[in-house]
Amino acid sequence: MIVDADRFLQDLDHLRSFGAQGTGVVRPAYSDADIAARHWLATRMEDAGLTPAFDAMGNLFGLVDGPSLLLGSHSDSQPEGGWLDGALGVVAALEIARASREQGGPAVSVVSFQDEEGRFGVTTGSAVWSGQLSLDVADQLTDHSGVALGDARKAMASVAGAHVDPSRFTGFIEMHIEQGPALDQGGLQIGVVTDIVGIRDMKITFGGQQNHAGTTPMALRRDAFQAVSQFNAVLNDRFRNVVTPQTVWTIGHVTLHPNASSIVPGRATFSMQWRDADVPRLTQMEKIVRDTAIEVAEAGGFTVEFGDMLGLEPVAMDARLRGALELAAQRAAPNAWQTMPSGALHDATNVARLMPVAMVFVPSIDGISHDFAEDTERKDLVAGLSVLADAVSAL
Ligand code: HGY
Ligand code: MN
Ligand code: MN
Ligand code: MN
Repeated sequence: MIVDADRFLQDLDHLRSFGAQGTGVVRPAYSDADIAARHWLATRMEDAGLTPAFDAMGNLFGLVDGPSLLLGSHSDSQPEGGWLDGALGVVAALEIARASREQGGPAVSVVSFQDEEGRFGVTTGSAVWSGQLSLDVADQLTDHSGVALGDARKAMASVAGAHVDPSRFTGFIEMHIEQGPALDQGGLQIGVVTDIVGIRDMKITFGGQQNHAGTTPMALRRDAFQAVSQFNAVLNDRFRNVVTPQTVWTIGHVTLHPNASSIVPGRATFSMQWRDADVPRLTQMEKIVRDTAIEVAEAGGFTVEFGDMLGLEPVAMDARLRGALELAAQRAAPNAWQTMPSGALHDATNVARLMPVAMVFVPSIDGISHDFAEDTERKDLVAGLSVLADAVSAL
């Protein structure tokens, strides 16, 4: 299959224009930029001879009749997103579906999942499509400003169609940037993914005593930020005994109430997220999180509340699909590819519950992602596209 690299790069640059901010994008799920991007993608799918179909979550499919291989990723972004995270996989899928139809190649459908970046939860669009999360539960999820997913998706109600039956697809392959340093530092061009780590994500709230920052003696304070600080210090210490160099954990979002410089914060709500390839270790870490939070609360006279836990289990890539990618990588970049795990989450994790999945990576310059500076050499983008096209032809 011969892909059209110029057409692919032009579409990728055009998608970047939706929500463009500096070198990155601001295109969170259901934002005007996200919805405009999805409508543009739908027209490009139609131009390619595919039938565009939105489902109730705003997942956008470009369908061919009959059984087909599904390629794609997501086109929503983090609040400060890179231009390639997700977008690359969607546009690569579109180019391969187009080229395949033009050349009488294999049947390929395309998807752009919604809210992979978790404005509302962890990979919610593909989680609902794959049955991991019910639409009713998803509708109750709120973003950090309190907007409910059920309200946000009303902006796409006019195009929301029926559930797309997963049984029409023979498998799913997602092309994605690595979002880490391994390929770039190794001078490699292609990564063939072996497995995707699991994740746990929850909100924790410490309650203390709001008070005057000038008149309240330190010994009498119940400062909710101090509870977070103590929790974090003890957690780092205790995690050291159970983690590996690949285990990661992050407190990425903290809301202090009332968040004023002359007021001792009475409440602190923060996101607690951890990831690892090993389920028992994820479970062990959850116990340490809960026990440590309770101990800090009891010792300091704080209340502690745990939000609902969102979690996805680790998943291994399908051997046949992965094998096709490895052969294609060997042909295209004989000494410039490797197999590797994914420390980032992807829609492939959810889709793997329904069908065989595989992933192919291209390098992220300096390993940067989830940042406006995220970028990849164009030659590497095209190399990844060619490897995916070659693997699809061989399936
Ligand atoms: O967080 C992740 O791993 C994904 O990029 N949303
Ligand atoms: Mn992504
Ligand atoms: Mn991402
Ligand atoms: Mn005052």
